Amino acid sequence: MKSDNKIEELMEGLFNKDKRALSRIITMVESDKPEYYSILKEIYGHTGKAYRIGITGPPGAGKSTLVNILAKQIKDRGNEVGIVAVDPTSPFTGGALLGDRIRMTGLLKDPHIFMRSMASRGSTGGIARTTTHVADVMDAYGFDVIIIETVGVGQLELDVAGAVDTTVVVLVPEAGSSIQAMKAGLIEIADIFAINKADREGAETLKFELQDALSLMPAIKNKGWDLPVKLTVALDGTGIKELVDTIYTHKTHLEDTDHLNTSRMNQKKVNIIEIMKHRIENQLWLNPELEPTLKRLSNLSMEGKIDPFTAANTFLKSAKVLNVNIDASFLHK
Ligand SMILES: Nc1nc2c(ncn2[C@@H]2O[C@H](COP(=O)(O)OP(=O)(O)O)[C@@H](O)[C@H]2O)c(=O)[nH]1
Ligand SMILES: [Mg+2]
Repeated sequence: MKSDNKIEELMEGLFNKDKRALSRIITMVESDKPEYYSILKEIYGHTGKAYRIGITGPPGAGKSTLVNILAKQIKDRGNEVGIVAVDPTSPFTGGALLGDRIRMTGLLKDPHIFMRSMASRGSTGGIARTTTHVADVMDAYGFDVIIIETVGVGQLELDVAGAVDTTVVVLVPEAGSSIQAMKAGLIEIADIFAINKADREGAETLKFELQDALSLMPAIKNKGWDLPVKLTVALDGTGIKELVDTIYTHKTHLEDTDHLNTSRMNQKKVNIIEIMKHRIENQLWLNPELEPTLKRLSNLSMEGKIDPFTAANTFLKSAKVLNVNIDASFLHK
């Protein structure tokens, strides 16, 4: 019961805008402690107010630098800003995280901006799920805008794009950059392109290349939104005001067309699916009692006495997949 009191205290701290409580709750969510579920239960009624912006792109594109300066601009427009930085390419020793911390130290002194680097561990699905919940905690705390930085290395940014309202894809002026963006599926998730390091040669060329490629794609895909391509220099702030304006225009577009609701409904759906996957996996792999069953089924399969589908079905049946006792009568009301 002691731990319940502790959580109550932390929740009270969170709603009283205590940053230490916020930090500790995020740590609990991140470490996947059992308290995590009771915390999410407490906060979910307080979420949905913050606008979520995803910033993604290849390593070294200048995302952290950009996020830093974006956060300041958004704050200057009268908002409190929470930042979640996720970089699974950074080693456990935290080279990149340390770099991010140094790059973002300017923010640490700003009472209206809160930044958190996420440890990189688990599957990308796991990171995306946890990231969403960390954003939920920040939302409940009362940040007006939450910025999520993810490195574009595969599935992760696709997952995170499903958890934000506006996705900004950051590219740099290098030959073939637009082709790479297309291959990596970044065009599908982008709401806005930022060509950062526009102080370098080739930025204009990349802009035209991208606009060309985009003009060949059916407009329907983006629900009446023409993908803007913006040039930025995160180092000196060039183009940042225009980028923020574009983000706000996209927000208004989503609100006016009711796409914000559809998108958020989808965010919820994705999140529920992620939680189910996580729970089922835990149920299957962390239950020592099931190990002998799995072994027995593998043996039978080895001996050709049972096909893998029947084995899987038998296993799921004996595992009862989930053994939770909740009242689901509200579903039928
Ligand atoms: N020339 C130039 N360098 C930049 C710009 N933005 C960021 N950088 C530099 O690019 C490097 C990587 O930046 P970082 O923000 O850590 O990139 P991230 O890996 O995408 O988060 C750093 O040395 C930055 O100083 C820019 O607009 N122009
Ligand atoms: Mg970074």
